[in-house]
Amino acid sequence: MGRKIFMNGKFVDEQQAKVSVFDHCLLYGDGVFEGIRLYQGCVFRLNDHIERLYSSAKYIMLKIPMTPKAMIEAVCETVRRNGLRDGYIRLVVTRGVGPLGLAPWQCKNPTVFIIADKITLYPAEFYEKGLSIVTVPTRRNHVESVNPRVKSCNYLNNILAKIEASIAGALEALMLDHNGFVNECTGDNVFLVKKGVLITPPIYLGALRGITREVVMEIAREERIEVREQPFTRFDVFDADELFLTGTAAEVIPVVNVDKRPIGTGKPGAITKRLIRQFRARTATDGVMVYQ
Ligand code: PXG
Repeated sequence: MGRKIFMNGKFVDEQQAKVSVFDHCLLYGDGVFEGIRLYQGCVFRLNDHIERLYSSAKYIMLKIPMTPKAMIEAVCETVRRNGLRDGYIRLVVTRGVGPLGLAPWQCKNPTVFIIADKITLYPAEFYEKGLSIVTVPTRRNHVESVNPRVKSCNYLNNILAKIEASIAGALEALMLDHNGFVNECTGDNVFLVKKGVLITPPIYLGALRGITREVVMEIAREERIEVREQPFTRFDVFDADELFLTGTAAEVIPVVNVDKRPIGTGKPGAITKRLIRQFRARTATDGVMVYQ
């Protein structure tokens, strides 16, 4: 039995879940999406993801043909139909089918689809030993070009960076803005620890307002760790005591080497490990229960 996909209000077999070659999401990357995690039958921070989806859609003037409430229910029902307890949910809203040519107003019906599936994580060893990453030449999109706060279906900026990291033999890329300030990675936000203070770039510099980022900042405040959102450069990264990344796919993952400079002791730091433990503890409690 294959996966059941939510497609414009109906559930269809995965073989029937198709979009047209005239969909502007395929032709131009014109659409928005969310990547969401399911832990022990609980959709992690579902309301936050749905809120961000509608904010992304508003930015690109895409009217989602469902209410947020109906979208939440559609996500939960997709999980139920696939009998999943742990996994990854991909929710996509495309501009829809239209004639060739950029004009989005020619596309009358956005396509909404939801996939609930398994997720492959970074191998467990990286959570214990930490990642080695590199800074890449491709800069994050300028905030006045395509604001990185929109989770759009055009990820070429990040994909180029990912290719550059891979050429350099690294799994992730540290991305800077046009001024040389550190922004984020290709699919994760970045944090450093210096003298016990947790620092992450402010969103206005040009990064996605990551939901894992928000959760980690909440945990840190509860743990009485000082948190600052402030711009920093590669110098601060090399000079940090600890570094880690946050994202729905990666969760919280330590970074121990950047551009061949060991970070701190070269091993995952104490604050990072504490935050990883606390993050894992709340994954199954901080969301919407699918099976009542
Ligand atoms: N920055 C960027 C550019 C991202 O794409 C994050 C930060 C972290 O945000 P969250 O809300 O996840 O903490 C992301 C998230 C995928 C996939 O399928 C991508 C993301 C998340 C989940 C799945 O490639 N990106």
